[in-house]
Amino acid sequence: MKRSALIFALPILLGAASAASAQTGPQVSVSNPWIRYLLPSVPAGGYLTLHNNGTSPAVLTGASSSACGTLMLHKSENKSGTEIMVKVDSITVPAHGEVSFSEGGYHLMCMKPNMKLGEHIPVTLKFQDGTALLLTMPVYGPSGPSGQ
Ligand SMILES: [Cu+2]
Repeated sequence: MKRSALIFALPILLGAASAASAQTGPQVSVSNPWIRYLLPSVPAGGYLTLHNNGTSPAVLTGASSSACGTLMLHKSENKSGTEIMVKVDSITVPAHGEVSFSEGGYHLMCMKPNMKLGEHIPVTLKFQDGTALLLTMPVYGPSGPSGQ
């Protein structure tokens, strides 16, 4: 009697664990990713839009790419008429909301670009809850996807 009760309890525990992990993972998708590449010696900017399809905020805490050396989260700010870039530790995407990276705002900063125009580079986005999102970003020149 005791043994059969234990076996019966196991599937219930497993079911509860998988339901909990499904709720905590940020359900984030990406649109319009691209890299603005100039020269190997000049850091390249990365732009995209993050969409949070989940019911809790998703907090982006870092990024990495084998094509970038270091890949940082940056924000451009206007300080007394001068545009400067600051490193940010996290970017929060509200539940059911989106955050667009753009020139003059949030961007990924690819410190040592090792890429060519027309390539797609692999990028990993890391979130506060331990989940990661893998994507590829197409490499464009200074004028971007809408340019020549
Ligand atoms: Cu930057």
